[in-house]
Amino acid sequence: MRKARATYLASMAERVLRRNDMGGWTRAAPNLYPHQWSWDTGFIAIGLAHLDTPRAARELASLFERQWRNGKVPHIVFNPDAPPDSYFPGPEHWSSAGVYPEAPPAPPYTSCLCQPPTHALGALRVWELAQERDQADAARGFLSEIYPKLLAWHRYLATERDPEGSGLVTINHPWESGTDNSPRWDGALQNVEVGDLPPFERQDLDDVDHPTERPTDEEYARYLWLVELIKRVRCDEAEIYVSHPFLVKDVLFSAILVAANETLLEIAGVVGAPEKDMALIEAWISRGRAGLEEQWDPELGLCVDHDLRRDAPLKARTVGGFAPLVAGGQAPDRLDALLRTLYSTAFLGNPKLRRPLPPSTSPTEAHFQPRNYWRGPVWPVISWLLWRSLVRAGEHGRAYDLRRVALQELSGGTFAEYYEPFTGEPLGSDDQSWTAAVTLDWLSYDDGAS
Ligand code: 9WN
Repeated sequence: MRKARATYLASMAERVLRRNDMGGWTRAAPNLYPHQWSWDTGFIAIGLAHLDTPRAARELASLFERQWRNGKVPHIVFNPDAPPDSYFPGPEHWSSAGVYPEAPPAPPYTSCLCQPPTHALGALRVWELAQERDQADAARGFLSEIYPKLLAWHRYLATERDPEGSGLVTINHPWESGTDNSPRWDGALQNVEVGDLPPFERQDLDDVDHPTERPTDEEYARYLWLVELIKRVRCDEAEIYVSHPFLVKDVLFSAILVAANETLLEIAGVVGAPEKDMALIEAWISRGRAGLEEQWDPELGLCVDHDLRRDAPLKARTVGGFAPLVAGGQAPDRLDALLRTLYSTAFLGNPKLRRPLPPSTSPTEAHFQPRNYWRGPVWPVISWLLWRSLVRAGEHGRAYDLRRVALQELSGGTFAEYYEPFTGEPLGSDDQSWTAAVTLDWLSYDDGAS
């Protein structure tokens, strides 16, 4: 990409983030997602850090103001000023169950779910960029404030969401994975028998060109039934473990936690955290990597999720399977195996792809659908995660190529939520905040790829 084009693209990405800025927090997208989403926030902070480090710090601080008493960071913080019918299920849907003992006082209301912990990655990027701009003192202050909150959040995931001590995080709902309708969850959703559900009206279908870009009504009924069950037990974690029909060890979530813990260790160093914290975080990292190793599927050359209810692996060829790459620190033979799969015809080497970018689900998978959400499209944030993982694995040439090609796809300037893998057509929402954010981060590497 020529320098002038890169500068223009950066200015367009900045405009998206500014337009979605609600004053201290950023909506995930202008229409489809008018609230603050948890794992989007980690990526958005990375993008904002290139524009304004105090504002990026504020983004994370706003989210953590709604942290639950048990350490959980909620998956959505609802915008009190959004019109009531702008997103479903909205705040009134969650709050109709009454008070959740662990939730902070409302409003603003939050959902009861959580999402992958990208926040430490965002916090560290704020620190790195602040140092380059002589803003280290303020950024150190921010890190000191957010560090105990991040630690409490990771502790919640390592304990409440892993009572087995397996190193793997349990999710209670596909929305918690962030990869909502991925075929990863098809097997486990079969355990979910939808009960008496009041009629509901989806809002999401109004904001996309075609309903086939979103989950089906049948999937939504299951999602809402799971919400109903979580509400009935007031989100009591122990009760959910006993009675909930959807309990899955999510390998990508777990791997992001490992990456976030590595980052948290760096933050702990900056803020001068006690040795015992460091030892604890190191133990979480080792346990996470060991847990992922247990989930390795030699036939797929990928890591697979595990359905706790049926005690069975959930075999599916999806980007989630690259979890050990995201977690890092793999033995050379495991890294080789992952790279072989990544560059095979199941993923980047597939001859039908418009560009060698990771489809969310492999085109060789039976449930692949090129236009449907997490069942095939390319998601720039996932490409960013894999790019970061390649850099950390020392695979600089591969990382460079991935970023260059990803920027080519993004150069259209729509900052779409996801892209059709065979045509590169933008799908889902336009002006998605996290897409603009990772574009800004990629463009900041001045080495000829952009
Ligand atoms: C449900 C906001 C979120 C992302 C998720 C993505 C989508 C919500 C939805 O949008 O999920 O949480 O309504 O479909 O799947 O990863 O965080 O961008």
